[in-house]
Amino acid sequence: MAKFSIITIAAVVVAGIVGMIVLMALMMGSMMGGAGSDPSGETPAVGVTEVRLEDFAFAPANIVIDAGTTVTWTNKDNVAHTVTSDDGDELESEYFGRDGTFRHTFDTPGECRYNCEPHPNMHGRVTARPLS
Ligand SMILES: [Cu+2]
Repeated sequence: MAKFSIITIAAVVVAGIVGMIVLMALMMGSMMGGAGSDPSGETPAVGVTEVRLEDFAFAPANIVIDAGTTVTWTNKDNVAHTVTSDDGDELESEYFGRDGTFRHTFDTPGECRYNCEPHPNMHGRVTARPLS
């Protein structure tokens, strides 16, 4: 009887430890998911016109296009995001959910830094090059 109790207690303790490890892994995952994106740390993706919103990040976050090009953002997360200019009103999307898209044509050469309204860690940048 005493031996059975020790085995039972050991099983409960092991189950508890496994449960805690699983919980910690889940918490770490959600924290990393919220890490966002920072274009200044990324090599510019030249000629890329498709940007994903995935794991609370713009990917790629730093793109270079020719002026007059249309860029498409597609949300791959289960939460709604926006594409919103840091300054000015070049980019002012509505909230859009999973598989939703937002398109914008950059007619004026220059750099446009943007973010996601509800997620301040999400940053992106579009640089429109003048047509030569
Ligand atoms: Cu967002």
